Amino acid sequence: MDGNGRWAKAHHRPRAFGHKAGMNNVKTITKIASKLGVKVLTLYAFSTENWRRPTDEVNYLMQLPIDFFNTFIPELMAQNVKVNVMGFLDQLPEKTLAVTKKAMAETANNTGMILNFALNYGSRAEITSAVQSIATDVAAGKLATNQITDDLISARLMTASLGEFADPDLLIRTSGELRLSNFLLWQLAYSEFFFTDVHWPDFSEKEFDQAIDSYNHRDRRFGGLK
Ligand code: V07
Repeated sequence: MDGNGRWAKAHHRPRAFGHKAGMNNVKTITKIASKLGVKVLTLYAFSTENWRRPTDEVNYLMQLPIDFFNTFIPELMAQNVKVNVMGFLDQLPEKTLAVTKKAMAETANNTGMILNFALNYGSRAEITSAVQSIATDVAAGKLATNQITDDLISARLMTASLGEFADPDLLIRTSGELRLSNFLLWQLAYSEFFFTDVHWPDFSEKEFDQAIDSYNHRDRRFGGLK
């Protein structure tokens, strides 16, 4: 969800104004995705590298999940959406962590779309942690080397709870950035990519439809031939 800062600058407003608009667009796109029948919508809200931003901005960003749930939980319930948060959650401020845990608990029995936030997430750290957990099991004699498979590694990643939807079909990146930036490195191995110059607050139903239409014209072969 790139481009909140650039969007604010273009409107001669502070960066926080862009983040607020970005958060409101999370609500808009969640509703559209849920209506379209998307099974899992994962949103990259905060990376492990974002702590390097000015303290004021980090503090503002950490407040956003609180605002988000205070205003959006009833609609999420009405849409039968289940909230999930993945990332290194132990490093989040206490209040931010409390509100995300509460949202997951309140929506735990919803059976519709999973709205999955990547919060304080970084893919290399995720893979490192999975490797450590596997090595611990090998050292303890609980796991043999030949039991380390593709599926076992997937099962130790933060997306494991998403089951058959752990690997995204489509990645959308906004605001003209053409990098992966440490997002879901393992899980995106065979995903289709869609890039747009539109800043996240302006990413609307029209752009979402364009991304899905583009996806529908791709020939997915997963390395093989049809
Ligand atoms: C954030 C708004 C969207 C654009 C990206 C940066 C700013 C929603 C959340 C959120 C996260 C977890 C959660 C519920 C809501 C959020 C941050 C930033 C840190 F459980 N938007 N948003 N979190 N932005």
